[in-house]
Amino acid sequence: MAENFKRTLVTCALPYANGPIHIGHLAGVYVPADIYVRYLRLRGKEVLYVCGSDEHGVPITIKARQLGCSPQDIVDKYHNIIKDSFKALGINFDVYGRTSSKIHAQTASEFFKRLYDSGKFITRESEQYYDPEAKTFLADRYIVGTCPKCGSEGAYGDQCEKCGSTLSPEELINPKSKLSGAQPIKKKTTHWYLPLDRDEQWLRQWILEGHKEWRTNVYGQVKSWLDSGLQPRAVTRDLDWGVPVPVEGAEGKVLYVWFDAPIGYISNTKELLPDSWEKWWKSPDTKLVHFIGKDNIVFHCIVFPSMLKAYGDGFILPENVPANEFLNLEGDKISTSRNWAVWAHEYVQDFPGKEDALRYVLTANAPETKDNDFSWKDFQTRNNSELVAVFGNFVNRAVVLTHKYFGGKVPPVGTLQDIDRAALAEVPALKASLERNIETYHFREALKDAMGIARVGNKYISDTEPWKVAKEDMERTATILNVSLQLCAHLAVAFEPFTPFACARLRKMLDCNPSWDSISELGILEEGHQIGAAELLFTKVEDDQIEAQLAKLAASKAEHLAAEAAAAPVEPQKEEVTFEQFQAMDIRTATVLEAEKVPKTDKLLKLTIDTGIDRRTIVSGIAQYYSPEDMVGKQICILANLKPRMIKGIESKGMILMAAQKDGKMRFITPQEVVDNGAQVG
Ligand code: B3M
Ligand code: ZN
Repeated sequence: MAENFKRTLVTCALPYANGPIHIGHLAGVYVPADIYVRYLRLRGKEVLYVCGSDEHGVPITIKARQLGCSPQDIVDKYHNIIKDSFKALGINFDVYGRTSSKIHAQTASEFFKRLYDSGKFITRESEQYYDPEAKTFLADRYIVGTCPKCGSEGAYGDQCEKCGSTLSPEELINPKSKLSGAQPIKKKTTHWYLPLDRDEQWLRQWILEGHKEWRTNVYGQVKSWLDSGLQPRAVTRDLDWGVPVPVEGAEGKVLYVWFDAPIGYISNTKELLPDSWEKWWKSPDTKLVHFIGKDNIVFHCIVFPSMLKAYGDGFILPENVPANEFLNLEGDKISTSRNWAVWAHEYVQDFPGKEDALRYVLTANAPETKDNDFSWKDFQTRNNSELVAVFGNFVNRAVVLTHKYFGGKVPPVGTLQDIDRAALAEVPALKASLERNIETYHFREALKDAMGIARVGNKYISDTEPWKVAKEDMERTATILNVSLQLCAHLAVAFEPFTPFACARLRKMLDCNPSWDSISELGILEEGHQIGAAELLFTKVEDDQIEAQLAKLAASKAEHLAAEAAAAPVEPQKEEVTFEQFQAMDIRTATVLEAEKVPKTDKLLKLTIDTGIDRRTIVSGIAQYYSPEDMVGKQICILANLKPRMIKGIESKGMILMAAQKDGKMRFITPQEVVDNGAQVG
């Protein structure tokens, strides 16, 4: 690497400890960061890898209230679940701290105090909603009411989850406090603000001029923020969960979560390295890289740098902020509230030994430049036809045949032929491309390069067919297996950033620990070196495993739809009618005699019914809810005097009365006991 940095500090967005992490988090932030860190380590670089839980913020207090426990209980629970998930997936931070720690409270307080003392903040008085019964200011999330856009109940003061509109609490119709149900009142409060408008100039210089190499999504977002003019940002809140504002007259106020969370990177470094943390944060020799999701860009590219700059004292700014876009799941946005997600802790339980497969698929499909989709089918295909069939299959053949023909000893290389040289000659370019791609944060492409080496090996062994050659020419067999084993050793290194578990197995199998530089070298494995026993690198994902996952998703969808329907308001009452108008409707009981689907339609059933008055045909749009067999023999109610209509060429005389449920399902109305056909209903 041409840069002059001596060391790299890699931070990953601190996950909120109000729920477990899912594949969207992994693909967006943690898997790419882990690839980057593993790569740098392989290359002998000095790296510090920092993460931790973000344990403040209003959603955590809301969750605690819902569950009737304390916010600390919530964050304790999820901190551990998240920490274990990372570990299980081979994501091993040097430190995984938490923002509820003492050292963080100290660090964040001190940070605020210094900016405060040096006059870096402005104060502003504003009117905020206040709950007169609970005697507390209300965060936007704590105010609920009717959405002014779609009319649904239960919209939050910052957003309607039903229609997705961004709201302010002022816009809610009939606002109520979530705490007491009281109507909130406006009350004056004072907060500290970071006047970001003063930072525009140098931010422009630093990013728009100085970092044109940043990803276009990151650069573009920063540019649009800067172009539309920065505003002062409040860095304190009226809340009782967070780091208390450490100045007089700030009782009942805490630091805004987005003020304290990024300081968490510093606190966590301090926690790990109380004596040497400063070299990671205050030395121009350190390269700082923040891995984040796209919704965190403004905080990492504008707000936190402005905080660091205001603090001074030599704090460095990030050299790059490789933010990913979002990952969708089976074509739908990942959503915690709808439980539409693949949870990391569940994955590691459902697919033991397949941690690499998830890392691999999330990288192959990484949402680096645009939102991308994860589907279980694609997961299965990539695992089975790439990891198992190419990488795994190649290694397995090379190792098994070496045991079979040479007692597990690396055979002599002998005389290389063109086909051998050609295969080996492909590696250096792939290695160079792999390096370039990782160093420029193109992890998908980098993975393709690594896979390229596996493809070279797999094709080589298929083309040279050592299992056939062995029947007549052991010398040639030796050469082929020697070359194959060298390629296996290259793979043990090239794949280490992506599939670390398999690479550990592979190193054990080869009984060697090659360095990065030895990728593409011949003779990493010396003639006569004894290799270990063959072990499968990867195993197949079976159809039933995929079906089980799809069924799990279908169940959460059904559950969510049912819950949503139950919560939805019933249709408002229609306009008044007179008794005469009602009497004009001839509603009768009737019995279905025959039923069949109307050809070439999905929704229509043709029913022959006995109305007591006559036998007639009614075409009804109920095929989604009832099969023809369901209907035959059933007693129903009909509107008998509806003007006949032609439906798909069939004359329909009347209408079947159906109850339309909130979830859209229709049910026919049937008398409680069997009654005569043609009885008038009214
Ligand atoms: N807690 C994560 C998120 O937005 C947020 C990151 C903080 S990084 C300092 O999902
Ligand atoms: Zn709405």
